[in-house]
Amino acid sequence: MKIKYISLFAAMAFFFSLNSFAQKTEEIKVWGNCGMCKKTIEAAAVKAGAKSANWNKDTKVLSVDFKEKKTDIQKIQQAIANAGYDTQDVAATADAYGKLAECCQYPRKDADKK
Ligand SMILES: [Cu+2]
Repeated sequence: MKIKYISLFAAMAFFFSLNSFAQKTEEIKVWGNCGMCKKTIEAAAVKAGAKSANWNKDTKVLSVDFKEKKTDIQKIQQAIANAGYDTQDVAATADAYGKLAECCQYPRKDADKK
């Protein structure tokens, strides 16, 4: 009986450790315009710890692969916002937005609310 519990515990520990190395793919909406935006957004995500990032300028969806141990979706979104781009959960500051090249000053997600 004891052995059974120990092996059950070992199996659980194994799955937990496996989970901490797990790679995740998430899709985040990121506002932006052009190919230059794409480069900046993807670079910001990678710098925040994403393994790879791919932003689609037509759908405005960023697909990121990352390891849960290394980073998380909040950190990635914060890094993108710091680069001047609004994401679904984190808005860029007016200052960061203002630093974007003119062609990259996309219509902001909250523009119609103001
Ligand atoms: Cu741009």
